Amino acid sequence: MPAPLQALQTNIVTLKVDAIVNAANTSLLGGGGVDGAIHRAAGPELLAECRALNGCKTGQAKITRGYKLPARHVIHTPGPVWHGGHAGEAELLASCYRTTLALAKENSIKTIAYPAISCGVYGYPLEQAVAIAVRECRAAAQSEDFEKIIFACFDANMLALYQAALAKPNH
Ligand code: AR6
Repeated sequence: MPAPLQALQTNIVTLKVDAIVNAANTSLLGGGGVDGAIHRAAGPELLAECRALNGCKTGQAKITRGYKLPARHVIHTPGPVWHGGHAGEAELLASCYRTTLALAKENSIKTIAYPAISCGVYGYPLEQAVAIAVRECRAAAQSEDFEKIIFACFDANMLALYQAALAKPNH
């Protein structure tokens, strides 16, 4: 059975899944947006664990515990800043999804939720980012590795974009 891919309008910090993904920065020391929300909800122990990780390259990923979150783990990945599309942004964003999915698989994570990586302050064009997210997660969902992959959308506009992408058979 392929893993169901699902878009939900929700605050990702409320989800009781094996792992939520954090749209981090390369310092892994917190920030605004979803990163700030995850650190606030997880509590200071998350920052303490992150301090020991020595940062993370754009497009790569590192895993921590979830502390006070309902999610057991957080997988942190710094997405690319949008510089106009000719700076390898698409490959880097695809790499965020691939490396987080690979790390999830290594850690026997079956249920995982994603925010729209790079779609806030990093300025990635929303439709292009959503197309990459759906393409990469759909590939993983074909395997037996995951039971559920959720796209946690902060607003109705983002939810509509994911639903449109998910309705297309091949993105
Ligand atoms: N749940 C789900 N989605 C959310 C939440 C939430 N609680 N909060 C925001 N979003 P952004 P980026 C959505 O800016 O563009 C941070 O300072 C938001 O509406 O959080 O990858 C980091 O430290 C948007 O659609 O991440 C980095 O410095 C999406 O999450 C930088 O921002 C991503 O927006 C990363 O920027």
